[in-house]
Amino acid sequence: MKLADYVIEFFADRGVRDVFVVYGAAIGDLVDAFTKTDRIRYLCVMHEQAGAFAAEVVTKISGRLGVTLVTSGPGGTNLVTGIANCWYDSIPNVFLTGQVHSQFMRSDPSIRQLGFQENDIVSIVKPITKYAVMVTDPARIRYELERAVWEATHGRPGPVLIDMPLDLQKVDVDPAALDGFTPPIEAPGAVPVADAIERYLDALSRAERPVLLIGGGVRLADAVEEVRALGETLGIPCLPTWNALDVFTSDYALYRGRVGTYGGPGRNFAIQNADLLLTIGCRISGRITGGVPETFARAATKFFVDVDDANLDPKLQQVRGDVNVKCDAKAFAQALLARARVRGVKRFDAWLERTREWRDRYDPVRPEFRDTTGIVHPYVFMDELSRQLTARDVIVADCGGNVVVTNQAFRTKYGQRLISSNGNSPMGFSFAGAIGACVVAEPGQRVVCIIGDGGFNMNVQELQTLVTYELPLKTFIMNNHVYGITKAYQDTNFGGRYEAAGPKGYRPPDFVKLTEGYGVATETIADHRDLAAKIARVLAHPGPIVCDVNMHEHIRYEPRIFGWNTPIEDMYPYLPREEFRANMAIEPMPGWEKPAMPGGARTGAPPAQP
Ligand SMILES: Cc1ncc(C[n+]2csc(CCOP(=O)(O)OP(=O)(O)O)c2C)c(N)n1
Ligand SMILES: [Mg+2]
Repeated sequence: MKLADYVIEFFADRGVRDVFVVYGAAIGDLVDAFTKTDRIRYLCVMHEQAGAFAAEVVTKISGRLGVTLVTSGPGGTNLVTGIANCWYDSIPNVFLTGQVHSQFMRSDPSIRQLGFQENDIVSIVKPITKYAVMVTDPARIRYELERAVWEATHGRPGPVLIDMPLDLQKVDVDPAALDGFTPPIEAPGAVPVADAIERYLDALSRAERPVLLIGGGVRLADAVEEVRALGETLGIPCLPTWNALDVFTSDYALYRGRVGTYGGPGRNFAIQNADLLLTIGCRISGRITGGVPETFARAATKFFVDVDDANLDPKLQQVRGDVNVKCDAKAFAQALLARARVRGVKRFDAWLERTREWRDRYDPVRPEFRDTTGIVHPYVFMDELSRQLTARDVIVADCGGNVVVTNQAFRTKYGQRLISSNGNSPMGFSFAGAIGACVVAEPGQRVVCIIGDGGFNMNVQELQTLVTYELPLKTFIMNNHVYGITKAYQDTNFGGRYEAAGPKGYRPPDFVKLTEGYGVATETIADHRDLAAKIARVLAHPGPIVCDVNMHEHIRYEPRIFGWNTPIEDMYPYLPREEFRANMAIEPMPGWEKPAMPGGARTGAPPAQP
């Protein structure tokens, strides 16, 4: 059989149903292979980056392998942002690129280019893939495909790329004669898991203020049910990072709000007062710790559970784990659950009550926001949208101020999916990514895209993909007509000198006219008067629809820390200093008596990033 046909059949055998494609001569044979099978299909997007984003979301929503197929040269380089997304969010995706005919391949790297659209994509993506290879020997195709899929899906998952010269795709191969790949045996971690579990339960019996913090690794390990059961069995406050907002959902009994430099419900008081911290599948990122990592959960004994050796290596850790456990999230949760049930755990009623009060008192959606006139207040919009969306809906969020509001204020329901590309966070992610969600949505499952005006501009061409494939996506543009988060950053760090963030340097087009030009339905929401009814109308629309929500020049995203050089419980001046002191069970860090003023970090540390 032709090698190109073998490749496409290989992915069909692994349950891949949709491959995202932008055509080019260097993948002619691979695309032609789809004419010979009905087990797998391709979808044409308008830009390779959009295909990569869609494939990422296919995996995030369905757990199935995402596959993107593009041509050589610019086709491959257009994938780079999407590959980086998968690298940082640990998403197992396969990127297939065509390469020029071997006859026209440069014989030495000193030659810049020989073939038309020749490009060393393998070297370009090496630092952001788990495995990247150009296949030159047809006899190796089965090995390389099997290895690539294994690399993508094992250990800490991530993207892989396979580059295939045009002539290789045409070769005849005998599948029965091809050599396969034998996976290596994985090295165990330094700390035996069973010991770590006993030590954690010992520490829990002595603790007064324990918390459980989870990240995206829980969903990746298919451990949602186990970890929710674990939280209930331990009976301690449960906190999600942005990649786990749909695991510890807002309606989960032990959910105690959100953490990090932007905080959210609870205003970081639970994590900052903790005396025992267990994290599962959660990289301790700067977005969580703020710029002074030693102030993060500083009174807590820390148990970190992860599959990535680098995250567990004390020499590499910004926040040191006291016990670093290498274990799959599902296996760990099951084992700890079983032991906790046997040993029993003490009750933390007073602590649970205190953290519940913090969560409810410090809600980002303030009552006075409802009185806003002339625009839609972003937090009121988010509150209403989350009220109307059901437990079956899929929400794809973007980047910038709008994703801050989404991740702070959207109240998740169990069963619902709320995702973004949080590690790399490229503008335009959600609109293209939502195409992937539409493709894998079950019948009756609604897909909603939330995006800013700047982000929508970056993938607006995908309106045509909605039309071509009749994808009933509901898109809400949180349109403040500026790059809101970057203006807020310029407020804090550049004395309000707004450059290149709008209206100077950036202005959005008329999205309603533009959308109508593609033949897609539109709606507009000007202010609070008919907010609920119009959101309902958009959600009930049977086909694709874009709703332009007027948030003209609104750029306040709070709570947040002001300046990078601040412990994350210190949200002065958003919160009066006495109030955060009153909520701290532990002493402030020495040297933190002086207020950190907005607009200035005290020691020349890097300023807060938008
Ligand atoms: C591809 C890309 N370019 C630049 C940035 C830097 N950036 C982050 S948010 C942002 C502005 C986003 O504006 P908009 O989409 O309107 O969202 P808003 O903050 O106004 O809600 C920019 C320029 C980015 N994240 N991604
Ligand atoms: Mg904007």
